[in-house]
Amino acid sequence: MASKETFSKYPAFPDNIPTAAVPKISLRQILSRDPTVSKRLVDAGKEFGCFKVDLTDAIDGPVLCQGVERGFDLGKAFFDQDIETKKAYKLSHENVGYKQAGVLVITKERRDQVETCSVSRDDLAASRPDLPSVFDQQRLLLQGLVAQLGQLSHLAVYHLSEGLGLDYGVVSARHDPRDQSATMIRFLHNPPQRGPREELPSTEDPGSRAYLMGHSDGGTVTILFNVLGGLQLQRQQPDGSIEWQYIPPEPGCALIMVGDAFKSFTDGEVPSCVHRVIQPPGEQDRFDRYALGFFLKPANGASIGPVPRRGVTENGVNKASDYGEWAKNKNAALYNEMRQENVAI
Ligand SMILES: O=C(O)CCC(=O)C(=O)O
Repeated sequence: MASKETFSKYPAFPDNIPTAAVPKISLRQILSRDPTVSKRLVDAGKEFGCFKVDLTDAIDGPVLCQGVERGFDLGKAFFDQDIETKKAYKLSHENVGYKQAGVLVITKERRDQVETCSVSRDDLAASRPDLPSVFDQQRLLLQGLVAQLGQLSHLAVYHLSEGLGLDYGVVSARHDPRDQSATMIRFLHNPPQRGPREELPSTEDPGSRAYLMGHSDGGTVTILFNVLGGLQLQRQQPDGSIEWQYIPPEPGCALIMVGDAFKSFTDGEVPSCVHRVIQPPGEQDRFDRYALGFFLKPANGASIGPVPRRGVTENGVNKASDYGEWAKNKNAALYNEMRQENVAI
């Protein structure tokens, strides 16, 4: 994740607003493959649908942090271009390509406030010719970053699977890197609020000013890097009510969120992480907000649905269906209201 120096360029996340106590684990512990780590990650997954990883204490951590910093620079370089250049990278399967802000419906009056550019792992590896030049010129850097994030995501999936007693061989086979998949790296940009700051009446739900509406990710796990706040996690309270809680970004840390595909592997035992993005809190709302995400997805055509537990035969347990079809339906629902023309999902 971005370094302390990068964080110091922005106003700090306010210390007087409630945040979600998402558990943090170190990369060194994750690399140890210790079963107690698996259990801690499963507990975090069940309670929050996500956990933080401190990348600073393992040999590979600083290299990954540097790669992420450079990824943020590349994202900024892409978004700084004019809109026609950006739109030339057309949206294709599973939202690969450029999505301009304002094409998703949040409420009747409000559209999303995020532009995204998603580059698929397979397109990077296969030298897809129409990759935007900003990324084409840095293909090796991006391939390296995607490979590292891929490894981190697989480690997270390994621990979650082991901790739940899922047959990791089956989980792993559903992500065979030789198969095509929509695994991708995504760059995100929320322009800052311009003009006088609008204070929200205390009775108004800040979600009515959301930049990106509440959703869960369709894939297996997502690794997310932020510098400015705004990301919120949906939590169910003991009385059944829903509360949105900030997840404050931390220097040197990644956030790993469980996606719908992994939830299906566990037959719903571990929930996927429902999250949204709202205006960054306090003084942070004056700045452009950039984020970087890595989305690990099952291979196209891989089974989804419950994975057999150790000691349980697959017969009668696996209610799997095809991931590609399933993802297409999810995306079709999400993009139902897209106003943009030429969108092929
Ligand atoms: O901008 C962020 O921090 C989160 C982005 C996100 O939720 C997504 O791309 O699915």
